[in-house]
Amino acid sequence: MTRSLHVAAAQMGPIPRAESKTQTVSRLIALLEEGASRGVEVVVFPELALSTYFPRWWMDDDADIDSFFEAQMPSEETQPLFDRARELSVGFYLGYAELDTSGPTPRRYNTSVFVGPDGTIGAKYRKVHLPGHEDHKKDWGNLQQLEKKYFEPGDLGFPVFRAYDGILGMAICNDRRWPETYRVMGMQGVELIMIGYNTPVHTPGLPQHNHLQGFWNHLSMQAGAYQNGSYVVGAAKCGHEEGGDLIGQSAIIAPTGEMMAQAVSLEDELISAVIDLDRCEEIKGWIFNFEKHRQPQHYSIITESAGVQLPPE
Ligand code: CDV
Repeated sequence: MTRSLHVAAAQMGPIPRAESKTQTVSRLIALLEEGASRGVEVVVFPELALSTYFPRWWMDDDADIDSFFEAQMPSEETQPLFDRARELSVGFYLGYAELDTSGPTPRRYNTSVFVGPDGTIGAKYRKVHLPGHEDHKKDWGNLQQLEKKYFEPGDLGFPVFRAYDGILGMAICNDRRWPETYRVMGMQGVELIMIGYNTPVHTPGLPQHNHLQGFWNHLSMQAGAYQNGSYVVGAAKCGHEEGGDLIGQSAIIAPTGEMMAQAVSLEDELISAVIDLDRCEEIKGWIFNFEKHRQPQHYSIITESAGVQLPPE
């Protein structure tokens, strides 16, 4: 008995700052329609898929900042995507910048939602690991990584949820480099982890890392998949965007860590694969059988402190 699911990563090429949200949403819809024509059941879009990767710029003006955020989801501009998904019965993961106005103070998060094939939001995740810096690094120009200025760390943990007869979870970009992300979801039985990302090729001062960005991208996702017996779908926003280069290499990875599909362009491109959620058990039931083999009494340092605890001199 197999639990098969046709999944896709909808990689996006660059989104210029001048592109309107309506134009961007029409690109998302075109990718969704291509998926539907192939029989895809769930499409993973990138992180911050409704705009350019704006944390590259220092902005002071609240109106400028707000223009990148959504106070509602679906919004007027994104409603057509939700409508089309419902018409086609295709679910999706969408990354966007969230302005949460539900409390006394507005809060900003780097968020993703899972929208079911009925066009309604089934789950929400707010990015936990925010990379970069909050100070203005003027000499970095438009290669800044100001996520710590524009967002606060997510407050929802790493929830998983049931959909498509399986257990699904979400993460966003920098989260994919951290083993904790996968393991916390692995401990809840996750079988498919959806991840959108925007990863610059260049970090000022570290040119020796440029050629490693693609390697680290797959290394992290393949390790996370294997060590937790879960499929991983990673969708990039990529290419030359507002003067900076973002990596592509969107991927669909099996619980064995094997690559099932990989994007070959730096443009809008849909890759898809039929996965069998039952294959997670090959890994979850044997080499990474947590119940049998984990020794949590030796892992407490991981949750007791964020930083390194050196041994006594
Ligand atoms: N969007 C990201 O989280 N990007 C980071 C970069 C800025 C280091 C990443 O981990 O790919």
